[in-house]
Amino acid sequence: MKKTLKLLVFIICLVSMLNLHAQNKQDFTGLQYKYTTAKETIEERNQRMKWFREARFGLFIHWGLYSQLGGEYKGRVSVNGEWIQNMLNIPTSEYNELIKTFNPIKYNPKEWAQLFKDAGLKYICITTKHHDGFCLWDSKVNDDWDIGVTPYKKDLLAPLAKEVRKQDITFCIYHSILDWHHPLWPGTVNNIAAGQTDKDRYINEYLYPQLKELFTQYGDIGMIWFDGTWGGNWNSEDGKKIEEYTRSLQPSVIINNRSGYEIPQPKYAFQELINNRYGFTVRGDYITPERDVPPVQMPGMDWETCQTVWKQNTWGYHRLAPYRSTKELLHLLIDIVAKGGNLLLNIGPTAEGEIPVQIKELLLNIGQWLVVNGEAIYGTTASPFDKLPFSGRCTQKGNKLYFHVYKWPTKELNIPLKNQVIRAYLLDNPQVNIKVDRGPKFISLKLPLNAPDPIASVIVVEIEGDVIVTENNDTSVINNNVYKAEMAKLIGIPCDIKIEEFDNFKSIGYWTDASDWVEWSVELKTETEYDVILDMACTATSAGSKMTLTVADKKLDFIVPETGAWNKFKKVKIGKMRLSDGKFTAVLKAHNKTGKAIINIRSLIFKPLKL
Ligand code: FHN
Repeated sequence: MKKTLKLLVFIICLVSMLNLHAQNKQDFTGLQYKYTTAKETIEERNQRMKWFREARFGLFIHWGLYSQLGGEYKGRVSVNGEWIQNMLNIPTSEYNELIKTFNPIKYNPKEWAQLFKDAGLKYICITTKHHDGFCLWDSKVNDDWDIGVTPYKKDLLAPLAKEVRKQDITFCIYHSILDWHHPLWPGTVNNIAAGQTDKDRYINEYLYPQLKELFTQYGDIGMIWFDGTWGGNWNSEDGKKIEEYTRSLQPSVIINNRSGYEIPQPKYAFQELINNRYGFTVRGDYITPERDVPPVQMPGMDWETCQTVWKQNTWGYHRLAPYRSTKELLHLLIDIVAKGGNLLLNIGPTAEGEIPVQIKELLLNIGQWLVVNGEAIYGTTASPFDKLPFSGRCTQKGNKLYFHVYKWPTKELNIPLKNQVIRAYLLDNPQVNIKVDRGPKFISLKLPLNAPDPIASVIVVEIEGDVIVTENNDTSVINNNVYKAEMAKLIGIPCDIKIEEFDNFKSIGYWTDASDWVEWSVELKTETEYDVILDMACTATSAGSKMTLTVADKKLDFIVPETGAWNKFKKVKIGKMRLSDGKFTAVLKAHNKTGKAIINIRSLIFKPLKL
């Protein structure tokens, strides 16, 4: 009796797990192409973005005069290493003294490049100039505030670019548009005017000539990470122009979304997913959530989360800040890649040119994991699953699914997958097949007792055909043919429709663009005639739009009735359809929009008529 009860409980848990609420599967493909300043076809864009999309793992390097202070100055501590001049209000006259002592004699670009290679990094992005204006190269347009004026004198960028390229690592650069030191820049660090400001002269006599130096003296630059366009001294037109100028120097360069070019654009569903402005502003070539990972995927978006190795918000070297753990950083990388993004992990070398031992250890630990499991990261695409019934993530490459398991199960792992399995194995022991049992809604992998890796073990499942996930819309038969709003695919370029959360249900809403549409994957068990019902809401002033529901070769045209309010839902029969059993896509499109929006929909229902 006890055994049966346990089995019953297990099945109930599993079915509830399978009743996964499909995330708001919006596809943003084409959105960034729609707003880019690059003059290219979509194919040319995809070719230009290819290395970035395959790389998945890059290194941010914040290095400069501030590294000498390590977050402290005259007994005071700044949270943030590279903003210390601002945060501790250091008088400019005192901060300027740092140029006399910056001497990274222990800098060894060859060693750095080897460490980056061993860490499994595919690109690096170094601060050529941060907000304090100090330049890591000897610039011809700067005679008082660059490496050439320090005791070290030598260019820091060229040897690093050379050594990382030898390791097949792409060389990229960060460049701050704002400049607290330059007298022509209209902004200031501590509200102390640096001189006679003149933005146009700053752009034409300094900023652009420096970009020209960087893009003509250091070979191919994979990507430029612009930063520092806040404060009202830089406008959208400045941003557009600097993107166009940069692309004229090296058309293949990838530009992040921080040029300052503010393209007018509607609010997109993913904007609720990211906690900072840089994440959801569509411009440049990819978006840059900072210290933030979107909770779900953003299909069709190119994006990179930047995060620092320290637990606090410091990007430059900080003597006191605690470090994150290898486990946290590895899970961060896996989570980001499983959602279709890149991780730009930040480090801060010391003023002497050394990489702190704690950072070396973190990078080498990650690198060791990638030696075994890199196939499950590099060149992969986002998980086909909305959620997984175990602690872990999934990435995909061709017909291989990579399950990154965090908590190793006692006996087996159940995957909501309907494909036939060619074979399954541990990535750290690919010669040995794992036994696979096939159920109607999922597969069970019989696992060895011990996890291959204490942080994340990767199981590879090679499948036949395109992945078929057992999602809740395949279990809709259990739900009496009720297809909920959150099970729908919302489509449009861009798509303004989004899923609205009400107290105890969700609704398709904000359907303000008649060119957007929604689709459900429908599975019917019986060939019969169905009443087709929309559980819908619409105000009197917006009612009257014409819509068509298409299922297989059947169509139903109808006029949207009013229900009294956008949150007053009624089950409205829109017609009958004779449908066979099997799987279909139900497509709901609008022909026009008579009011503010077209319709709100809580669910689509197929009610079989009495046989
Ligand atoms: O102000 C900078 C900060 O110092 C750091 O460079 C980060 C990295 O993403 N960007 C700016 C803050 O958003």
